Amino acid sequence: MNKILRLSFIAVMALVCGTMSAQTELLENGGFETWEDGVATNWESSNSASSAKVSQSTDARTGEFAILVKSDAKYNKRLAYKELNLKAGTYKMSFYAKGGQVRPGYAISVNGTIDSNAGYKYDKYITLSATEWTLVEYEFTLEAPTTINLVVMNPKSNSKTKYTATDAIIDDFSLTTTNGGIDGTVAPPLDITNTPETAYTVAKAFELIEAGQGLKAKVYVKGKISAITEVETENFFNATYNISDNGTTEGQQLIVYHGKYIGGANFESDDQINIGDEVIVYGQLVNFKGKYEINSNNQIYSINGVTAGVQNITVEQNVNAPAFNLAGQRVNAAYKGIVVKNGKKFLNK
Ligand SMILES: [Ca+2]
Repeated sequence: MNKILRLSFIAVMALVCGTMSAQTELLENGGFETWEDGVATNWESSNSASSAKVSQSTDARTGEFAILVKSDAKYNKRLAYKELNLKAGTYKMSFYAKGGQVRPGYAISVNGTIDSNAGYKYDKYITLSATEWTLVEYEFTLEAPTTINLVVMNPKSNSKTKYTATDAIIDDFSLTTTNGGIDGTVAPPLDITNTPETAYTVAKAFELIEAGQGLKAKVYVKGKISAITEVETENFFNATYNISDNGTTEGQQLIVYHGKYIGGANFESDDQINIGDEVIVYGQLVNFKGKYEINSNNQIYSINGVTAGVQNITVEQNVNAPAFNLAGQRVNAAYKGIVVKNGKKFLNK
C-alpha cells in the first residue's frame, strides 16, 4: 500500500468508526422536506401540544424547505412533533432557528392529554437572530418510559421585557440518545388515586406535582391548616388556605385554592376552619405558575377527624344545652358557625 492509499484507508476507517459510534437519529422529517396538505409529515400532535399555525418556508438551512412557526402577541404558541414513546434515558434535541425567541422543551402525554401546567417541561428562552441561523440544543432525562411530544414554544409579546412576538423559522431538527430510544410499548398511565385512609402528606403531594404525572385524578391530602388567606361567605362561599405537614408556615405549604367545606358544603362563617385544624382535602393537585396547589373544585373530607353528619346540618335556635365548636371548645349563643349541642351538630347563623 502506498502512502496515499494508506492515508485514505485510515480516513475511511475513521469515517466508518465515527458513523458507528454516532447517536441514532430518532426523528423522521427533521429537515421539513416532506409536506402533505400544508403539514410537514410527523409535525403534528394528536393532543394539544401543537398550537401554532405553521407553513412551509423556502428559507431553508439545508434542503429546499424549513417550517415557519407563526407567533401570536397574546398567546404562547407551540410547534410539536407527533407523540413518541421513549424509553427511560437522556435525550438531546437540537434544531436551527431564526426569528425572535424560542423555548425548547417537551410535553408529557398521559392518556392522550397533556396537563396544561405540569405537562410541559421547558428550557430557558433563547434569543435568535432574525437573519442568521442559531443552533438551539436542549438535553433532558426521562426517568421512566414516557410518551412525549417535542415542542418549541414561540413566545407571546412581553411588555416587561419589551419583547414583541415574532414568527420563527426552524430547520434541521434532531433528537438523539445514547442510552434511551423508541419504546414499542406505551407507558401505562400513572394512577395516583388514593383513599381518605391513605391520604397523601403535603410532602408527598409536592413530589407528585413535581413528577407531573396522573394529576388529572382527584386525591386526598392530609395536613394541618397553617395559614388562612380568605373565607369568602358572600358570593362564592369558599375558602383559600395553606396546609403543611407540621402545621407551621415553615417548609412546604400546599395552597388549598377556593375550596368548599366538608362534603362540598358552602362556607358560611369565618370560624369553620382554624389554624392548627387537621384536614383531609379532596381535590386535584396542580402546579399553577410555580405555586403548588389543590385546585378549585376541592372540598374538605374531614376536619380533626369529623366527617359524617356535618352535611346534614339542622338550623335550630333557643336550645339551652351547653354548646361546643368543632374543636371541642365551649362557645356561647353568639357563636357563629357549627356548634355541637347534646351530641348533635347545628349551624348557628
Ligand atoms: Ca430543510
